[in-house]
Amino acid sequence: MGELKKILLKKKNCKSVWFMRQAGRYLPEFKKIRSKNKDFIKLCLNSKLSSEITLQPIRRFNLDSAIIFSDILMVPYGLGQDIKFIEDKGPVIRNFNLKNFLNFKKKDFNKKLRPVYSAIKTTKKRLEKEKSLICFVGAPWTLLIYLFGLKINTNNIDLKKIKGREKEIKKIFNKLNQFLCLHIKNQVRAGADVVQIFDSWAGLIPKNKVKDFCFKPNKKIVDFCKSKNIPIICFPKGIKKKYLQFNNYVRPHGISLDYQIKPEWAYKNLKNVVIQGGLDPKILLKSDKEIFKRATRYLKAFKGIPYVFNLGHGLLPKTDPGKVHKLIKFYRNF
Ligand code: 1CP
Repeated sequence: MGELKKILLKKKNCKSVWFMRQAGRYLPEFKKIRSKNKDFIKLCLNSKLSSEITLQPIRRFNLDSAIIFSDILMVPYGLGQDIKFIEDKGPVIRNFNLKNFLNFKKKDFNKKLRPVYSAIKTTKKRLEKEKSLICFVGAPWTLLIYLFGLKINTNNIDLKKIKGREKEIKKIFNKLNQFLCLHIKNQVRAGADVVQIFDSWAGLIPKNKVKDFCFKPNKKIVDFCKSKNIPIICFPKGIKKKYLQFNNYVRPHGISLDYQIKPEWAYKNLKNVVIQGGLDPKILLKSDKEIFKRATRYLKAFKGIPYVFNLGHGLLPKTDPGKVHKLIKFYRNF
């Protein structure tokens, strides 16, 4: 079943470590594959390579869980949208087509994303039994950011682009909700043990819309997973103290902290949930001493309760894999 799954379903209280974006651009073995595969979507749809990339950090660091190499934009892709990944910028959706999007059929979605599911199947077979295979989806709001091209920079969105479009957004969220759950079901059927919802841009939601655009859509997905006994971790990045209300309203099995959340605050306020992460990925660009000091703060804060060691966001491209190795060793010996 995998240790992480056991911890999330409260069948076991032990230690576990994995890192967001553990399979990616900071690893020389990934860069080698990437340099020969310029089309990112095609790479995500290459089951053999995607399974290989998923296992790279497991071989190098012996992490407790693997996260399937894919992207949150694969769901909009599966719904017929034209996605381009631009170097040093990220994903861009050209000519978002609402009608086409809302009318897209399950059968065609399943067919487009079949290679993702076969990558999961292969990876699960190759992964040691006690390790968990994590699959993921982007939350509806975080996907809307790309569907509507909302982001101006990491701290701002273009509010004009959502003003007066509530009805349209509601339709989009409903469609996404249906297909995100389908994508989860397909991934779990293929062999994934645990799901994480990335709401990476939840911090950019206008204040009066947090419940509608973040809490409610996350809860729908969590309720679906609970009904199927699928362990689920939420990551509502950037919502600050609203992590408390989020946790009480959404009630996921696990909650991943971002680096703005103080671990002592989380310990005191987030109840009936397994806590994960929090450590600022930027700390890995500093000295060993500073890395261990900060890691100690998290490990001490969560002593005695189930805690999944992880970062407060993804590993940065500039990270030295040697530092990652040292951090894992430090954690294992703590
Ligand atoms: O080589 C390259 O240029 C591609 C870089 C890359 C990679 C390695 C992208 C483009 N996506 C990925 C893989 C990916 N994406 C994984 C792999 C599994 C792992 O963690 O090891 C995961 C989990 C994601 C999820 C993802 N994609 C998120 C949520 C997590 C987060 O970091 O907040 C988001 C927001 C995306 C969109 C995306 N895809 C790629 C980039 C550069 C971005 C972010 C762009 C932006 O800042 O808006």
